[in-house]
Amino acid sequence: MTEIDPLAAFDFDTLSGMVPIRPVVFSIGSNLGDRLGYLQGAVEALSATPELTIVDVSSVYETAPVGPVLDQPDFLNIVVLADSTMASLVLLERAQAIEESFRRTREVPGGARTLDVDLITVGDRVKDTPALTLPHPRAHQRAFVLVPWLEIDPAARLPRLGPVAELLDAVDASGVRRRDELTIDL
Ligand code: PH2
Ligand code: MG
Ligand code: MG
Repeated sequence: MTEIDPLAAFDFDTLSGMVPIRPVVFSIGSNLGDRLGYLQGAVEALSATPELTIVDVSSVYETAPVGPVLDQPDFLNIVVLADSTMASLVLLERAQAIEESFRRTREVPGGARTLDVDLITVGDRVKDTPALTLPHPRAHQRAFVLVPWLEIDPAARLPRLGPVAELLDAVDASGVRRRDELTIDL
């Protein structure tokens, strides 16, 4: 007699009640046009996303540009924590659709843009494919991600890399300034 695997009877892809809820971290930035308005719009679009619940939004930070293109305006950056049952690639598509819906303009790669919605972590998922790398490959070097993230989750960790509080010790956070007078409505 053949052994019967009781779990083989379940199709995990269609049993929505059995899909795990995972914490998701987004970094959102804007350095062209109505920067705060774009951040607010992106938060509203995330909040209107089925299968995704916003848990917390950081303060708004004004941040000096980092990366290959330094000759561009300062950014406003926030970090958003959410819970979601969506697969990581679907989350990425949603982030890109939100960028598109605000008619994101970006003349140079890494240069000024109206809206950038980056997926930083999806639970403890580690992934390295042409379409998506998790955690985000540069998050651990970026104070404009780590500072707002730590503000709303003091226990935050980057999979494989460790506590955000420790990673922050290794980066220059002098270009990151909290702007308490700028607020995002939930
Ligand atoms: N995004 C980049 C490149 N550089 N610098 C800051 N301060 N904030 C950003 O969001 C940012 C950046 C590419 O996505
Ligand atoms: Mg980015
Ligand atoms: Mg991006």
